[in-house]
Amino acid sequence: MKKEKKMTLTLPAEELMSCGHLACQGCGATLAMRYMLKALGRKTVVCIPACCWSVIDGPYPYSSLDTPIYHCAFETAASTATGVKAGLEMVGDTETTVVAWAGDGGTFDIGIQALSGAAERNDDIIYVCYDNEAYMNTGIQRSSATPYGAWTTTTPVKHFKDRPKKDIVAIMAAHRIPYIATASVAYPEDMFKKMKKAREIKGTRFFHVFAPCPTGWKSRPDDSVKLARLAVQTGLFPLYEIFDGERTVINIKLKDKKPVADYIRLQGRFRHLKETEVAAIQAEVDALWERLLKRAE
Ligand SMILES: Cc1ncc(C[n+]2csc(CCOP(=O)(O)OP(=O)(O)O)c2C)c(N)n1
Ligand code: SF4
Ligand SMILES: [Mg+2]
Repeated sequence: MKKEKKMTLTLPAEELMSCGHLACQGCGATLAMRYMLKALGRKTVVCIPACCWSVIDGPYPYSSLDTPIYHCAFETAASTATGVKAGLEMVGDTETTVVAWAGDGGTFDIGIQALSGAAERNDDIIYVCYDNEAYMNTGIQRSSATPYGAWTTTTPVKHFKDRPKKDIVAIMAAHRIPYIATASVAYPEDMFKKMKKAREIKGTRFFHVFAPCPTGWKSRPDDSVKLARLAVQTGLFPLYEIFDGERTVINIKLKDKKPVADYIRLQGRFRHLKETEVAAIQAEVDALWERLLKRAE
């Protein structure tokens, strides 16, 4: 008889996010929330601006999260979290972790002023950007996190996105905040460990989480984790940490990177790209990876 393969559960079994949420099948952003809450625990307040997650959670009075949520305006995730933290301190609660949880549009674009202000003041919050690389909630418009070559409804095939993705991690590092990490829904243990670490640090902590979106990427829902893993294995989305804006540690070192084409060819949003354009993306990924290697310990 074939031996049954046993899976070891390394994350806590307790779920602070329940089923019945309103995300599409295969949504990476839901996995990201689930893993984050497993690490941060029940004593957490999540501040969510307009984004897919303001819908995913469910209509009032229902909620798929077992933590308080503060729904706020699109551009105010960081300032809302700062205010909630200050309010809690006023009533003597210094234990609760306050999280600003925003999409890439709410972070790279419209919320960057509030985020920069909070980071410059080193406000005591964890800011998480789940990056699905477009404004998905309003119908897949390009953001400054949309990668070069991608189709969106505002960058149609004949005018695909012709600018590179903004380097939000470098922008945050320039603020010299105590902790920055990238994370991926394909590496839950890595994300869990970094969230736990962040919880113990005071000041502004920033996470950039890669969160595939089958609806916007025109990919199969059951490919989401595979895509997130390929993004790491190709070097397109490296997993690393930056301490105090300087010391850089790569969490998953790659000996042989997989070709970026393996990642691109699974997504309809890149279907129109010619070999030369894929080669240009490969060259850019290689250059960024080499730059990261030079910076890291
Ligand atoms: C000031 C303001 N402008 C525009 C909107 C409309 N709006 C709501 S959600 C959203 C897109 C959010 O994109 P992102 O932050 O990437 O999150 P996602 O939907 O991809 O999860 C937009 C444009 C708004 N609610 N408020
Ligand atoms: S559109 Fe994308 S990010 Fe939004 S709920 Fe659906 S899969 Fe998730
Ligand atoms: Mg988005």
